[in-house]
Amino acid sequence: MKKISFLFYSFSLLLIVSCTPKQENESAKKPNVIFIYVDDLGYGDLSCYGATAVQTPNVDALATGGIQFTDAHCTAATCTPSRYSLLTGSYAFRNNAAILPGNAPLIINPGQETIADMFKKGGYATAVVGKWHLGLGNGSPDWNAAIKPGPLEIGFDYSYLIPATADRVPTVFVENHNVVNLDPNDPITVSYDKRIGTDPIGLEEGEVLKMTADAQHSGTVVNGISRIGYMSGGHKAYWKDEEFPNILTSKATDFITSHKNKPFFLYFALPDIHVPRAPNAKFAGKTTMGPRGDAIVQMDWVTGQIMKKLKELNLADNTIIVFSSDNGPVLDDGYADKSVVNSDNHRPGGNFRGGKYSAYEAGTRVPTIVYWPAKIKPAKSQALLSQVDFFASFAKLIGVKIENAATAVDSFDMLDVLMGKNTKGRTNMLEEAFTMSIRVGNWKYIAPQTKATPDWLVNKDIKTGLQQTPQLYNLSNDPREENNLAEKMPERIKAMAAQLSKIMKA
Ligand code: NG6
Ligand code: CA
Repeated sequence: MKKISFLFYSFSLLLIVSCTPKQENESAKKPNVIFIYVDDLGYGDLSCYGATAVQTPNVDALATGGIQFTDAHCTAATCTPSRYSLLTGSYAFRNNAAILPGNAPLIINPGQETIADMFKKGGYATAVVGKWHLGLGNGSPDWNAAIKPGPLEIGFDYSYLIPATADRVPTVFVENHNVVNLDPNDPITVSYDKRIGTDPIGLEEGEVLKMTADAQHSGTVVNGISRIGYMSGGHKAYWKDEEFPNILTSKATDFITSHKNKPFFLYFALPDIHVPRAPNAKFAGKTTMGPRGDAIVQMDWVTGQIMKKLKELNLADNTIIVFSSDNGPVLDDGYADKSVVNSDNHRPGGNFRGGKYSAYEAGTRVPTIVYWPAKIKPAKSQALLSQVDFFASFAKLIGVKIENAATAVDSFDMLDVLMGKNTKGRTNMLEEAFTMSIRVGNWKYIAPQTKATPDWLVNKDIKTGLQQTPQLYNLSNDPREENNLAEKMPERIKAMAAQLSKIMKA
């Protein structure tokens, strides 16, 4: 009798335990979403995309456990426009978004719905940690007061930022509305026109620099590295580039930890492997490629730290990680860090032509991985995909309707493609560089452009793809875009040029 009642008791307990509301909530819980967005990482820069001179085991683990894309693109061959599209679901030319100086105003109007707003509507906590480069404030910001509008005014609950790029002043972190560690007795002033204050600048102080730089990068010296632009004051707030991985990782993991019980969206924008490449001592010398290769190893470590934290908190299964880059690779981007000589047989753009700043494929075709252990069956996908589609796709996933006609105007729902359920990607897609291109299937049309290559790029070995006459390539048999078919196929050129201008006028 005793035994029977014990069994009955245990059975009812089991029933109660397996049906508690908490458990139901857990399985119904929306997945967390983390974008790990790397700066200037090229198609060929990861071992899972064919690199041999550098090993990236943590990113490779995402690739083998998720969907690894071979024809996925950021929208532009430089940072600001790609990030604009990622966050707004609109092509960047619609807002003339181009590389911004470090004192530019915010280029996304509060009121324009962003992907962060969309996640918030879906009940998510939202944060951005890392490189911003979309401007801050209304005019030229006062760095000594509350700096707004910024991410908090366009959908993020929390932000911890490198305001522009690591090679641009001001070289300070901004947390929510304020510069971190700012001493009110040493106010910050920033200028992109002329030298200000008494701090050393690159051109004068060559001997104290960690690496020499070209004229554009020879402004104020901070942490032994000369930057683009000039600043005075704010000395206690200066960052040390070598501390980026530790500081930014801890800000990201703190956010994850404090939101472990409700769905969150984290836009984690790493400053690696953009210049200046000054990796932490624990990564220096890890590759034969010099600072650029070591920065890739550092970026891989940061990715591994995020994974580790998710596992530790039991969140790994139900967190989607989207790993990608904001533009293609560049070796010499202004600092004498020996990237070119050290790169040896490494092909940062993989088998594609060009890189950062280029209209050719390596300008925008970037490593792209979607990882979600709970739902995704690992596979490779050749689907044509653009980051501009993340907005509509994640809206679909979390059940948020895009109601405003001005929201995410270029974004298509590609959820099934992201989840590996099919490989029917886009039928057409724009690529933005110093000229516009359109892909239609494997055909690529690059619009003619009379604009000259900017002065600061002329002496660099960078193939911008700028030509005064149209270019047409068939990537199926010419992935390196070497055989221009424009003259042979005038009808196709006409049709593609018309399609491009129709989209641009829409
Ligand atoms: C360029 C900078 C380059 C880099 C780039 C932006 C010069 C000569 N070069 O203007 O160093 O900062 O802007 O890179 O000034 S991006 O990845 O943020 O687009
Ligand atoms: Ca970039």
